Amino acid sequence: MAKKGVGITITQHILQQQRQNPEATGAFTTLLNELIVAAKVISREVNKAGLADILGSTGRINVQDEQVQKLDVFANSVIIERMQHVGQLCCMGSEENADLIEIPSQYPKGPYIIVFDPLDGSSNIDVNVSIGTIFGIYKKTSDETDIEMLMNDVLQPGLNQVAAGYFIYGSSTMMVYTTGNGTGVHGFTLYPSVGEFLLSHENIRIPEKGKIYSVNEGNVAYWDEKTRALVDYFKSRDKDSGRPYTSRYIGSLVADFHRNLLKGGIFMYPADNKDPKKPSGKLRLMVEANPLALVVKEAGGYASNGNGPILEIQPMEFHQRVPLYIGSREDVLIAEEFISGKRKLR
Ligand code: P6P
Repeated sequence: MAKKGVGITITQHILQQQRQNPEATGAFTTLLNELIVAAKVISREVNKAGLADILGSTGRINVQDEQVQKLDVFANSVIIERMQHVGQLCCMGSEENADLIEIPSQYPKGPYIIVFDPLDGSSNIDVNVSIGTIFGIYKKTSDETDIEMLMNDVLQPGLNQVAAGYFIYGSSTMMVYTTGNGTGVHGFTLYPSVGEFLLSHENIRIPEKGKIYSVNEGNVAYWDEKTRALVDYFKSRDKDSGRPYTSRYIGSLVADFHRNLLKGGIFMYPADNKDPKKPSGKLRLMVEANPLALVVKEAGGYASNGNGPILEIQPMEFHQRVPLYIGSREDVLIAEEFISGKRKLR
């Protein structure tokens, strides 16, 4: 169980991490701090979403006093607006934007790249299910400044992320992040009365093996034989290996991932033939799989596309999708054995 910390703010923690990392400059801290401001604004709006009917409108009025758009579009614009002026980015990539997002010419630029899913699971807002913002931060590898050419700097394997994490807007709002390189995974809970994220889950470690499997079994008709055998494995009885596992599936990636990170287990979004345009399943490599894969790796877990590490995949295009098996190391290795065909259900 992760040790509970109290009283350490996220800013204090990031500065501690920065001091431990000799080549880290204040640039990185500035970047994360502005992202945190964006998350606080999104959290406030998400928590008001349920008031739409009561307020007789969306209840969300933006700074230009206009009716606010859908929450995921709102979240996207808040992150872009906050991040574009910090002076540390050369560009941004969002799940909501087909192309890379330029930094307006009036703002200074820097060596970092942020990729994000501004509000993953937003279809769950109306039923009050937890949703989240997922982010990954890279450093550019070239001297390019042209937005078209910067795509080569963006399409890096997830292992190159200098930081990654997520915000989860649920019964409380939390931030969970890592700066990689063995610095661990740390969780912070937003104290609304203080307006600060305070350390609440220091050095999160995911159990080596879980008792939970998370997958949308409504897709079983679209899976191949190996995928069906894998899910049947977790459902079949075997006392020695603690099976059957318990099924838990919220349908909101950040919520399912966060529960399994704390309790152990495996989340699966397999390849399926439901939509010929998405043969690799629904989840995106750059803005969903890679950030969570770095978090789970730093917490002692593992993330695979069924044949190998998510973090080692060389992305070919920004919005490419990938099958995702992520969580407790032992469970994900079993998934690899089934999906690669090395293991059959006896
Ligand atoms: P399905 C939400 O729409 C999302 O992108 C993820 O948050 C979630 O894990 C997945 O889709 C759920 O997809 O096909 O099971 O409804």
